[in-house]
Amino acid sequence: MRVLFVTSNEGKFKEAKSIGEKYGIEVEWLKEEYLEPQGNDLEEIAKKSAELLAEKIREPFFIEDSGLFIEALNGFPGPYSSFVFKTIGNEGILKLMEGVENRKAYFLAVIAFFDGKKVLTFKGKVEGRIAEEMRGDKGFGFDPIFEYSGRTFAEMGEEKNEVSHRRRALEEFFGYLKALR
Ligand code: ITT
Repeated sequence: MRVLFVTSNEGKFKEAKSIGEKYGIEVEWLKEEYLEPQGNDLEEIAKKSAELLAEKIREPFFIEDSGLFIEALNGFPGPYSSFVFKTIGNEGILKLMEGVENRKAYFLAVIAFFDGKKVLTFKGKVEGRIAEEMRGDKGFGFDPIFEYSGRTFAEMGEEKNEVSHRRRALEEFFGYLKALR
């Protein structure tokens, strides 16, 4: 079974492809940046983005909107993660977190799947903490500062795909696709 993943982010695509292989699903990449309406709710943003994109693509596809939510910063950067990563990056987040004791954070991924008629959503979450410094050279985005069970995602490599928010959301999504057959 094949399914089209629309994303401008190669890191996201590579992980989805690798996770898809475990489920016997071939994830195809359509590299494209699409319009994301602003908002505070990741699920709503993903759903609306997919509905807008569906007018153009017309065949089944999925997108995935993800974000890093830091408890001490009241959930920042959350839905603004992409912009914050491009502007202040990991260094900026570490600076904001200097001297902050509560380092709890989570990643959330929302998949919005257009099945040819309507949009369905699937979610995945992983809890961790913001490391005191960047560690590791694998992965992408905020991986060097997101610590899970003592190691950052950037230190975990392929093992990240066993526990990540993306894995959990894709697991639900692929389970749904397989049940359709
Ligand atoms: P598309 O919207 O084109 O898919 P994007 O990079 O803009 O790509 P998002 O809007 O979902 O993706 O933004 C999420 C941000 O959070 C982005 O900067 C990612 O690098 C980062 N991010 C998402 N998942 C991550 C993960 O597993 N590890 C580290 N950073 C992640």
